[in-house]
Amino acid sequence: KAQKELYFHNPMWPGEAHSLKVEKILFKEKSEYQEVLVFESSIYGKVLVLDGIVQLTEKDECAYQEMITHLPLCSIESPKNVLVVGGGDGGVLREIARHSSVELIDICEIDKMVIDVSKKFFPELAIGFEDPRVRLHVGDAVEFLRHAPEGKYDAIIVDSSDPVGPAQELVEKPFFETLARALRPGGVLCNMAESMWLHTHLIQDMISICHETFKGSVQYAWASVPTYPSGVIGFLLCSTEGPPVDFMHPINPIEKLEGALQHRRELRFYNSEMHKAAFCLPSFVKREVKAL
Ligand code: AAT
Repeated sequence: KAQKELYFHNPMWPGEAHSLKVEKILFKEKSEYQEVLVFESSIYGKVLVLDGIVQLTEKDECAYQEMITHLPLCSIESPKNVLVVGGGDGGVLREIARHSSVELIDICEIDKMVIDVSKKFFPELAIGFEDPRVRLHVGDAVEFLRHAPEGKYDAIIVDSSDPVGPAQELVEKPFFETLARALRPGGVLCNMAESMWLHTHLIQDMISICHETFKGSVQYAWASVPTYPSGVIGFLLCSTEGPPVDFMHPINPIEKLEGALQHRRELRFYNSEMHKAAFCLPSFVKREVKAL
């Protein structure tokens, strides 16, 4: 029986490494874009790793996928057209599917191997692809958004990897401009936004780009995800000019949505109280992340 530990180092997190005990390596291959690894851990269930960075574990994926999805979708009335950038594991699709107002779910994931691996090893996430409203586009989201019709989406969820490798351009201004263009007036963006403990500068940069690009509100929220570096992950929420969006007070509360709580499996992390709490920021973040 393997008693190995895997250590994850990456230039994104200089001076620290994270380790998880490996029971068994289930898959390891290089795709066209990155190294894809799946292993069975002893405490967190199966783990998906891309280029040495943990993307999700079965035990705590609920926190990330539920928050990145319901923070934006519960902040607007009756979302209909939704776009997911990245998210090839299908977990965000699974969460969007709880919203019966949604009619179309486009997803643009660059790496087909992530989708195939998820279907094989993470059926609880990949089940998201089975929803008939899902349209899968395999390709680079930068290219996809250049050609997206103006004003098409009510909400866009950027569930992308860290800005090393294929996701590098996804934190740059031209990409945010195409996101804003693809949203309807008063439409919302929720973007994965790193750790407030480790990446204040990156967060500051993203926030100032978003203030220039989105003319509505720009807010930062966070949640606990034990297997991400420093144990937290942030979300940047933005709205385009139009009907104002008050992200801190969800007007489309999940508890009142028909079928949302019974859909396939229970929510494990998200509820309206967690939604409101996610926007409360530690004093150092308020100070350092200006313009909030
Ligand atoms: N759902 C939780 C896991 C992710 S997955 C991020 C996905 O974004 C990966 O499948 C990756 O292949 C995809 N991706 C990366 N770049 C692009 C691109 N340019 N276009 C489309 N898809 C892309 C996120 C984990 C966050 C980890 C935090 N440390």
